[in-house]
Amino acid sequence: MMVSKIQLISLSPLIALMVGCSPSKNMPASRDISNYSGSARITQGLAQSVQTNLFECQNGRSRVAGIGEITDLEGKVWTVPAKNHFATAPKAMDLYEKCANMIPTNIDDVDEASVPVAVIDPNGEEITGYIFADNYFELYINGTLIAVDSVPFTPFNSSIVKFVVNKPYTIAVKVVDWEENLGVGTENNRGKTYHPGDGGFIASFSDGTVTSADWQAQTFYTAPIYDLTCLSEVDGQRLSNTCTTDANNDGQNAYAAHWQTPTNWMAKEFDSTAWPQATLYSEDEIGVNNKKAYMNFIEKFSGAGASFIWSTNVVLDNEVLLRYQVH
Ligand SMILES: [Ca+2]
Ligand SMILES: [Ca+2]
Ligand SMILES: [Ca+2]
Repeated sequence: MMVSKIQLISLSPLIALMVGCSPSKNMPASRDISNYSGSARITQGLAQSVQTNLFECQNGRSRVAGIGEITDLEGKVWTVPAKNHFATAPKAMDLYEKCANMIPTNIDDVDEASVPVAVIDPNGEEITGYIFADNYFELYINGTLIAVDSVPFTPFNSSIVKFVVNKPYTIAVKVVDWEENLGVGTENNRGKTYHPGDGGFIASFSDGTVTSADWQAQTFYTAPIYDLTCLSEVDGQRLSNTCTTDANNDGQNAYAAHWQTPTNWMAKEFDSTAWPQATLYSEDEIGVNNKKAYMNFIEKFSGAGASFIWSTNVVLDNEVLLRYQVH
């Protein structure tokens, strides 16, 4: 509903109460970032679309997975929700993917022998990985891109990968909570145009490696932000825990915080000691109880001892880099 200020003034107090009485709460008026003092670069408002949709669902429905670009006040251009290799990288084989009509009811119905094997070390151990991401992942082993998620946004899918490597080895994962309203970190959901959505990542590997609080997780894109003073940084953590996560219908002028990803963040030798430890989330918090892509293979996820991980804010942090060294 579009209501101008002049119209509001003429409304009776009762009606003003009924419409929520604070039309400007989520609408920063100007590109004023003078009250922000952290290390992020700030953008405001919607990005320009540079790719309309990365993914067409052949069988069923999916959210539009676009790519956008937005320029900050200092002239730097940012890709949202994240730079990615979806168009060019090998797609991970699906455990479960509705659009491809791949809908096994359990792991026994998956042809694990047909999973492509990425060879890092020819004399290494062959390892199988089981992955569920809300919404998108790119998996690196020792800096080599093994595979990317076959569905960038929805429907929710799950994946299986194989690689051959010697220990110790380094797992690095880019995870993205995708967005419909490019640049402001939101999607049309639960009756609101600007719903912030949420992320979540869980994986187990046949050598016993599982996602846990021992993984590292650093944030590179946080949105929507309606009040920049809610952002803070403590001990390398890029915090937004006091920022509102409420959905609304007028979030088109929200702010976003961006941090440049290091060029070699996925490399085995990259020094991530300053990155925070991952935060754990329960299955209830991520909301997987109704997702067959997860539940049909739960023995490979929580049943294998893995936990959902993300950065400190699974709602507002939309691009997160994960790292873990397997000994
Ligand atoms: Ca996906
Ligand atoms: Ca999501
Ligand atoms: Ca989000």
